[in-house]
Amino acid sequence: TPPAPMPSPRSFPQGFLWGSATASYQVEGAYQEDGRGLSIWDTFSHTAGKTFNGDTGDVADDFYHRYREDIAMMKEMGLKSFRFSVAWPRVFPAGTGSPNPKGLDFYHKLVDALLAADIQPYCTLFHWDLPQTLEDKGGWRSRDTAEAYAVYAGYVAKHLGDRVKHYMTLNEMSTFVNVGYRDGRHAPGLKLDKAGVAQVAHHACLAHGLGVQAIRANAPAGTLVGLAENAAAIVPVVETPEHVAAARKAMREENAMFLTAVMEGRYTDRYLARLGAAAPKFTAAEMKAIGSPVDFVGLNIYTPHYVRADGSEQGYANVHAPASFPHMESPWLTIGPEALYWGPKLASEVWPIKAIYISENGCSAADTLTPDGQVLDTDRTMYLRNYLTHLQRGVSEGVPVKGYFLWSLLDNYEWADGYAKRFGIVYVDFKTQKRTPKLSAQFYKATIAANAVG
Ligand code: GBH
Repeated sequence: TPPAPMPSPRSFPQGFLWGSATASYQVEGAYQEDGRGLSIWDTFSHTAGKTFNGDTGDVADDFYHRYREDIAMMKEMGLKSFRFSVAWPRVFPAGTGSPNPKGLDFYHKLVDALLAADIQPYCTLFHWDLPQTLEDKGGWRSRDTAEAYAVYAGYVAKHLGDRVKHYMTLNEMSTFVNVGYRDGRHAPGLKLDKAGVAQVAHHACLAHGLGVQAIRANAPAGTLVGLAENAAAIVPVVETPEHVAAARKAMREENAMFLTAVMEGRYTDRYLARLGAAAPKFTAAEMKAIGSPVDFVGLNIYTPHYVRADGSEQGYANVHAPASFPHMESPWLTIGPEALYWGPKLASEVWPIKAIYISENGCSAADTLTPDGQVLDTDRTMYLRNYLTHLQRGVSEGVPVKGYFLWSLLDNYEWADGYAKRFGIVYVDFKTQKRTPKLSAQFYKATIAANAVG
């Protein structure tokens, strides 16, 4: 369908699911409490030189103890949903073997408190905190990790399934595989060769597929399963038919390693040819599992991925950002609001997707408190207003986006960047744990109340 003009007022359909997102290691803290095992992020962050300032998630936002107050804040803002992740090493301290009921208790309480506040829980089963015991046995280099993951995912779904209706298997395979096992900038800090990375990627995809099956086998009928992937949000450089056609090709090919594999149950010919001898080893049965039908697709979208038609056999070329391209406080976070239009639109054109959620969108900003204790983050507010405007364009055109999870509710532990990069719409003083809603929280509250972008 051709792009439609921007309607006014820019409202969303009734029931559009406004939410926010967090992840266990980034907010919980309490890293040694109630029998939690260690994860690769504990090891990595406690290793000198790996994270900014040596920052760790030992305390983070202390969400483990403060979730009730934070839920009250969500309710005040009018949030309809909350995306959190379960820490695998809380539930299975050694990754496999005996579960730790006390670890699961926290999620029982969290889910109950969310439902009591009329906030829908969206549960991510893996947001990068792999049990260290499993890493010691090869981590995602080992196929066994995919099997262990499925057992863990099924266990959680069985216990939360009476109340949690939506599950996301893995968060951003492309990040934990590429940044953790190729670039070494995230845990476990490895720099594998091409073949090694491709095999790790395959095991991640397999974990997703086996996880989908395990969740379905253990949760009540009607439970909805998907994933949250930071698929390249392809944007045609100019809205002309030739560039749009190029963008469609790019959507499949640029995401061949993860989302395309999951949606199609196969690796593209081009992907395998590009890898040659470094292609992953896989079986037909594994590819079938990887392609297990999902109920929805979560897209984490922060930045645009521009492509153009170039007359090549491949059908498109990537267009990299010039040095002057505007970005937010994180250098990688280039600003291209049209990514929230084109990303979901192209995904829904290329694959038969029933429902899409924007499982993450948001930005870092150089937030500071004014003398009277406010955070006037006009830059983040500008970012959100523009991205949501483009999301609304797609939704009003019929792109099946059902909800939006703003990353993030709270400033939190931003992985290798430690506490230096703030993504929250609520400011956190990490010395006192005091929460201060920013201007962007006011903006988001007004957006939710109006169910429209203003
Ligand atoms: C998401 O990643 C994550 O799901 C979430 O946990 C995170 O807090 C949030 O976004 C904000 O970053 O430092 O040059 O190696 C977004 C995708 C991929 C962006 C890895 C940062 C590292 C760039 N991320 N990338 S670099």
